[in-house]
Amino acid sequence: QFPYQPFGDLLLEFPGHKNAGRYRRQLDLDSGVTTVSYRVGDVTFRREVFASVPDQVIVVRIAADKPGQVSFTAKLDSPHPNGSTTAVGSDQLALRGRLARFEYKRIKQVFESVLGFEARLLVSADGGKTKVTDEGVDIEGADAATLVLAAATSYKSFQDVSGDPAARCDEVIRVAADKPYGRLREAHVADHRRLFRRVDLDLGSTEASRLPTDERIPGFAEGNDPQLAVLYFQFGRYLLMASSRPGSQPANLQGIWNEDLQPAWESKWTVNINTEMNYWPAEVGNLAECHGPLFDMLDDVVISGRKTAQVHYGCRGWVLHHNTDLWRGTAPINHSNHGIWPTGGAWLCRHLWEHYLFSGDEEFLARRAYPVIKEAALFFVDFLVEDPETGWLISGPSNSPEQGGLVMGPTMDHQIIRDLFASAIEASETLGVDEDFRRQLVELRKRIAPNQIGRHGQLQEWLEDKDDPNNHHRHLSHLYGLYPSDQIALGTTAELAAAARKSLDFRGDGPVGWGRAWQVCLYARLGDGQLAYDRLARLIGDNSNLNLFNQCWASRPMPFQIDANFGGAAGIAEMLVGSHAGEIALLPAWPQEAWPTGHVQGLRARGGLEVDLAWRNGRATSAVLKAGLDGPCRVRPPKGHRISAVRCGGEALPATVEQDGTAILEFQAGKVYELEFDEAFAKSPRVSRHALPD
Ligand code: FUC
Repeated sequence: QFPYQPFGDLLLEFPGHKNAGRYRRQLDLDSGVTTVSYRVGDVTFRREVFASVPDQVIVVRIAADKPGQVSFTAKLDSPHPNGSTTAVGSDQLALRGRLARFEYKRIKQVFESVLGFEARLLVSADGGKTKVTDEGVDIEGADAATLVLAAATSYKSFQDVSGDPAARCDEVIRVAADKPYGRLREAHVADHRRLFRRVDLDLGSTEASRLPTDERIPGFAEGNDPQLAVLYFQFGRYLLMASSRPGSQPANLQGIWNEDLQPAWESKWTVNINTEMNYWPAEVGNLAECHGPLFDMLDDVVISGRKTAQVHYGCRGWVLHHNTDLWRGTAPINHSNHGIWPTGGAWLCRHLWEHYLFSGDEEFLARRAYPVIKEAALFFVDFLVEDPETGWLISGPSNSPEQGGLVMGPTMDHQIIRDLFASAIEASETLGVDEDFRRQLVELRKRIAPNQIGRHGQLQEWLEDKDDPNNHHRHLSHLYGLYPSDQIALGTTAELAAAARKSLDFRGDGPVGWGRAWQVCLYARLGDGQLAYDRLARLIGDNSNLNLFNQCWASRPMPFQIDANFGGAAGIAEMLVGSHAGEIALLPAWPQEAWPTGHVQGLRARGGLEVDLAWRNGRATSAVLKAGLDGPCRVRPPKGHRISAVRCGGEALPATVEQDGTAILEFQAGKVYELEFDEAFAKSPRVSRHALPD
């Protein structure tokens, strides 16, 4: 498989600015604009940069607070050896080339490259002199200048590289050239806010939030900076918006932000946890359209994965192993202890199903989700074999990702296949199709090896009871059943949930960033706010392990790997709202001491709901549920609370409140439900260690 590589660099040089002072660099999450400002002598310079989805360009604006002060050179450069720059007319610079043969040193292979590329930089200055030559752009004595960058390759799809990058750049630049900077910025900010402002989270803020981000990170674990958790959450949403929009590739191991020709793990899509984790915040974080590129990639791997299913296994359907790339590789890869793992595609099918669970969109289910899910299920109909000892159907040869060697019957495979079959069964029923196939899946599903509890009281990772309680491996594969799946849940399978907890506790606090992020989600599902918060604190601010770089990029600890940014964001959401195993849980894993007062608006829950919550001094004060679909659902209040009244359209609803304080509500699409709580069950109020201002 081929690495994801950087395109090139835009290099700006400002003569005389070496001794700048009052330097400040910021990213405003609410507008999606990054700003650099500094002073040279008595002039303040300000640079704004944003990447615009509506105009498909990167825009740089350079300005000064005194006239005629903007002078700089701009060059385009590429790490690909076959690139060169040429002036295009009086206001554009082009960087053109073809990818060279690529020597992949680590695995000693040479790839022939097939892609051509072109980038175009459009320059416009207010006043001063502008000169564009083949070497670059020279601006002298302007009041301000705008640079607009477009870039394209000849890639159209994994089967078609006949694209014309020059024509694509022309078209994009022509449209952008007609718009002054202000209009480009407005269009970008409007597009950005349309998505970003859907969720508002406030966990309170303290003096610490006035400090620069790099100074806040190491102190997070000590407490007293709840706003940094909000920043982590919203930065995660921002990163997903910035790396995965309709029409783009999905976010890879580094999102899109890789600067190396030979990046770590080729900056691909590793699908035994990393790619899935990237998309955990998509639905709950109210960014469902950002999930789209993953579904587009699934359509491709169905095509390449059919061949792999045939050639490697003589099976029908499609299969995707450990990872994939731009060319949609699906075959076994690397080494047998991780590369021969046939359930990567099946896990990704869960994302199609989740999109349906959150939205209830039957059109999507019929057209996009079910066909992919069905064919993935077909593969396992052929692939599963009967275990001669137990008679159960098992998966193999396979592995529990990245440890334990090539085995038969790892637990994670069975959990994933059980979910896959369940979604195929339910979808075919909802859509009223494929009755015979459904019946076959129902029968096979019953025979798949079950989740087993082993001699240490643990959830067995393997078919045999051979787990080592001292195994601190980074992967938490068999806990897939607890999160992201709800096959194991406190309310429905209490004994398995207790066993899963044991396995999770055995693993320790997790040696890598994404592992900690997963643990936040897992402890949240177990209703343990304290440990969920502990893992979040270690993820954000554990100086010993450095899971976060200065600017909030997640670190594995090395190198930068984006999954933990997304997994941590999903974990924070999961602590605030749960929607699985047949109920909506409000503040299910609430660290009351760390976050005594706050509110959240706009989180989405399965079943077409949008959730707003507020709490104060350790007590939930209100919950508002906006229903997008009809149907009943149990609502679970925060621990120690009891639902006391439900109002809809100003009128009290007769809701039956059960012994445990939960209530079943009959939702109607388009209606808004307001919940009140009483504190009959409330323990003595818990007040934060750190006094928070109102
Ligand atoms: C998985 C992990 C590694 C790394 C790689 C990109 O295979 O086991 O730790 O994150 O993906």
